[in-house]
Amino acid sequence: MYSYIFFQIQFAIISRQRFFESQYIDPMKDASLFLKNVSRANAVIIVLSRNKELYKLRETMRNFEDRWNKKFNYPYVFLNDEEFTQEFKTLTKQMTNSETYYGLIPKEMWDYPSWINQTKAADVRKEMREKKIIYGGSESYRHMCRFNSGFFFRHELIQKYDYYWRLEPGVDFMCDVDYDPFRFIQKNNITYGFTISLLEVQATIPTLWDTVVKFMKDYSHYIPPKNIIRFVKNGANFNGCHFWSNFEIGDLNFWRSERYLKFFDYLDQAGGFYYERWGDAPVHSIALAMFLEKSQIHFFNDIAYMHPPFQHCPIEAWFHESGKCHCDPHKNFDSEGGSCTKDWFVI
Ligand SMILES: Nc1nc2c(ncn2[C@@H]2O[C@H](COP(=O)(O)OP(=O)(O)OP(=O)(O)O)[C@@H](O)[C@H]2O)c(=O)[nH]1
Ligand SMILES: [Mg+2]
Repeated sequence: MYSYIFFQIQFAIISRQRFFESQYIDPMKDASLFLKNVSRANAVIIVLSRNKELYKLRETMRNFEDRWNKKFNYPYVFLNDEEFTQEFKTLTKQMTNSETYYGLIPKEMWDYPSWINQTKAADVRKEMREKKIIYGGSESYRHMCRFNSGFFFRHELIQKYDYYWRLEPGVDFMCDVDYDPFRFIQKNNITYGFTISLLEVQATIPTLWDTVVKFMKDYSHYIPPKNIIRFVKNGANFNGCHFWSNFEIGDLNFWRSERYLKFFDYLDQAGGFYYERWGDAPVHSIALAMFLEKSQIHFFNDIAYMHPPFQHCPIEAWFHESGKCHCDPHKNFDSEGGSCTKDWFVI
C-alpha cells in the first residue's frame, strides 16, 4: 500500500517536471511581453455581475489592478441581466484608470428558448433542490450558465474584441503578473488559458456526455485528429474533468467559430441547461478538448488565483523568494485529489 502511494507521488512529480521541460511555454522568458509602452492586444476584461456584488467586486478589482492591470490598463466590460445602478457604475469606475463600459444583457440571451418546457424545468429544480445539489434549485444560475456557454462573446459590447479575461466578484490574485498575458497568447497562438481544473458534480450533467457523443458522430468533420478529448474521457464516459471557467483568458473567436456555435446550439436544443444543470465550465472544456490540440491550451502556472474554496499557488520557490506572491504554496489545489491538472501534465 505504502509503496503504491510512494509510486503515485513520484509519478506525479516526474510527470509535472516533464511537462514543464518539454511542453510549457514560459511567458517569463519573453522580455517583450513585459514592455508597457507598446500597443495593447485587442482585449477586454469581462465581468458578469449583479448589483449586490458591488463590494465583493471592488475588493477583487483593487487586487486585480494592483497585481496586474494598472500596468497595462485593459478596458472592462461589466454585464448584467438587470440595469446597473448608478452606484455600481460610479464605484467600479473609480477602482481603475482603464475605460469601463456597462451593458445590459438582452432578454433573448438570458431566458428560456421557445422549445423548453418550463413546467418540466421547474419540476427538475424542485427535485434537485430536495436532493441538495449545488445550485440545483436555482433558475437564474441556469440562465447564467447558458449565457456564459453561448452568448457572452456575442454581446454587442464584446463584439469588437478578440481576447478576454473573465473576472468574477470575490476572486483573489496572489502574485504580481508583470507581463501581458493577452500578447502572450496572441504571439503563441494559444486559444485558452486556465489556472485550476477539477471534477464536475456528476448529478448536474447526467445526459451531457451522451449528447456530446451524438454531436461528435454527426459533426465528425469538425474534430481534428490531434484533439485532446482524452483529457475529459474515462473509457467511453465523461470523467468530469474541466477547466474552472470562473478564470478564463482566451480567444473570443474560438467561441464565435462555426463549430463551437453548432456545438452550443446542439446542446441548447437538447435542453440540458434547464432539464439538468449543465455548467459553462464542462461545456467550454469539452468543446476545447474536442476542437483543439494541447499546445493551444495554456496552464497559467504563474498566475496565482483563488476562487473560494480552491486556489492555485505556484510551488516553485522563486515566486515566493522574489517577494512576488503572498499565497501558501502548500495550499495548492493542483496536486489534490479533486484536481485534474496532474492529468493535464500527462495527457
Ligand atoms: N448579472 C447576474 N450575474 C450573475 C447571476 N448569477 C451569477 N452571476 C455572475 O456569474 C458568475 C458566476 O456566478 P457565481 O455565483 O460566482 O457562481 P459559481 O462561481 O459557480 O459559484 P460560487 O462563486 O461558489 O457562488 C459571477 O460573476 C456572478 O457574479 C445573475 O443572476 N445575474
Ligand atoms: Mg463564483
